[in-house]
Amino acid sequence: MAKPKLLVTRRLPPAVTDRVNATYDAVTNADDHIMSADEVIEKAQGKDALLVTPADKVNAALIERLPASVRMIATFSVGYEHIDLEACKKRGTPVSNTPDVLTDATADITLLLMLGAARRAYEGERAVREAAWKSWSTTYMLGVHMTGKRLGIFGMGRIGQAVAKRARAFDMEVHYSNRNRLPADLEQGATFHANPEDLLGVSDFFSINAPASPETFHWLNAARIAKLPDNAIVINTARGTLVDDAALIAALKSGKLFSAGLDVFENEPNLNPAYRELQNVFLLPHLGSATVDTRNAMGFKALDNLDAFFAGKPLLDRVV
Ligand code: 8YV
Repeated sequence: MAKPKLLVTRRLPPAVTDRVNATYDAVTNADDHIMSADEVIEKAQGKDALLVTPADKVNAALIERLPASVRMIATFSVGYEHIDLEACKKRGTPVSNTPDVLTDATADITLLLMLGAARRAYEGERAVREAAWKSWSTTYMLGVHMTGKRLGIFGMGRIGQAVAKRARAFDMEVHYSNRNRLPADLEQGATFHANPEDLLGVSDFFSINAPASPETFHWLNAARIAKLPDNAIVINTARGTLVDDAALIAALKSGKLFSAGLDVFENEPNLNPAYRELQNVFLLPHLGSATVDTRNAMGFKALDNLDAFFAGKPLLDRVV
């Protein structure tokens, strides 16, 4: 039986690429350049499926132009806001994502950002590297204590729950908001706030772990930041579009907030340049799932969904 024809839009980890080439007649992207919509459409000719990433804008216009041969889209990510699901549904094109396998890596990065922002890791690391650290003193580079503080989790899905589990190890008091209240065995004693506005006032640390959507666009704005306790710390490992950058930057500059830890940015990697000037923000380049194990697992999960599709079986991680 002929191998299904696959277009892979970005370079994948070697172990995943090996499996792609073993089971698919694939066009891959060895130099990992970002393909334009025209290039995707040109290379999709005669393909049976696409394996894309969040760097690809799979919007209605692109879906409209896809050749009829393309019958499925798999994304190398848990997030799928880069894909117009309504257009895929209308076209009858199933879409899969890669949940679960990146939960721990992303939750780990969330704790790194919480500690890094609270304990001024960026400033400290830089002071040592630039030989600006002249001597120890009782008041040098004091940070915010994290153990025992209140953590508010906005979006208590798989990653939010994994963050809560780690925070409990720091004796943190966990609060959360979510579309639905979790059953007790998943809630693990965390306090549910049906109205996410009420979560703000009890969040010494406010962690954003909800998906990007029209409802969550710029959710954390000036009015909501004002409801956070003074000296609070904001963490974002979800998507940059959930934060109003101008409002967050103003609150970091004014001292309303002690600091922030950010792994994701609106229009990344072209983030708001004002963040780079701030000392009290710990910045990472979207490393949430960036471990060898996790990225391999993400690739294999995307291929498991493609394999299931071409075997006529139900997709494991179908989002539409
Ligand atoms: C990816 C992520 O690394 O899966 C997601 O939704 O955000 C990360 O795991 C990122 O999307 C790749 O750009």
